[in-house]
Amino acid sequence: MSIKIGVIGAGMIGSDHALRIKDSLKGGVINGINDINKENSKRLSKELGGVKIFEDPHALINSSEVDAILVCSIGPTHEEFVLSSIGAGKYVFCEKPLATNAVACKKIVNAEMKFGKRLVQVGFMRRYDSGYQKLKKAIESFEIGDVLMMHCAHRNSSVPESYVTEMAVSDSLVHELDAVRWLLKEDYVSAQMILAKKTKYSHEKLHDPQMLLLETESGVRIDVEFFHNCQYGYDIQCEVVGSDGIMRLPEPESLVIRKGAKKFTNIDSDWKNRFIAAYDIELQEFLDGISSENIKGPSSWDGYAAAMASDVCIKAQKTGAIEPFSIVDIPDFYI
Ligand code: ISE
Repeated sequence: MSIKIGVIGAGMIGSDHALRIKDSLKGGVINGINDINKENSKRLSKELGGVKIFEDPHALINSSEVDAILVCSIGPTHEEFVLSSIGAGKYVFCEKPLATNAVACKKIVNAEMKFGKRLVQVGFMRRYDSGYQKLKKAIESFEIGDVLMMHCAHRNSSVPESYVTEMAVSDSLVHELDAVRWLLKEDYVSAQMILAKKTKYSHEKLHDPQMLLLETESGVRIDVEFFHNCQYGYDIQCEVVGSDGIMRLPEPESLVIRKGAKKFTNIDSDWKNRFIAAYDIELQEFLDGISSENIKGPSSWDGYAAAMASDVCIKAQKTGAIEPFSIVDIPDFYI
């Protein structure tokens, strides 16, 4: 029997997820939609063949017509909808960030632990990307010896005016904050943010580009450039420097074109395409986790760890100083 799913947030990623459940994945059916923007709900409902629209997100969460919830609305709404889903005893897949700060994420962690079983999976899809998985396997088998440093870049060709300096951390950099911690199996001890010379393509409320310097518990140093108006495309880079060699995240597959005395490959500008295969795998894992009552994907604790890191980075954005992290032990519940 298919798992009946309610989608909150019928915008870009919410629509994509709903359509992949309908068209590409096994074991789920979209049974209800809610979006603050009625046009979005109507459009998605039509694309899904007339799915019921709920005006109230909490009515959708509590409806007997849905078994699980996808939270794909904007970040500041996540805390409320995830807590409400846990309150209703429903499985919930929440797009990143789990919530916009660590205090809010901790409330989710506490609610889930009180419920007594994992209900939440966070949308850190890079963990499902084959390139990142290859890097992780190679790190774990000491392919290049001990990891000493990492150089990462996260570039969007452009972002809307609503995208402000702090969001560059909580909405975008949060992917690296999770992926690096997952790759290295280490937490962070300090962060420093450097605001680079501002591009002429940014707007008043977004300082762009920025650079982050992180240090992990064992002393690995990571730099992340994040640049949201780079103009040329969506580009994610990750290089790992080890004691015995260097490894790079594979580039997405792309035709090599020879034309007009040039040799080139195209770079997509749409971030939704770069990790398209990973999105399919993460959501299938969520559906399978519900069927087997064993959610295995990125947890609320991972969302909390990433939010703690985000909070420190946002503080470091303001102070310009090297900001320390507090050490927090992971509860057995999440091991
Ligand atoms: C966007 O919101 C995303 O979720 C992408 O994964 C991220 O890489 C991009 O920078 C964000 O703007």
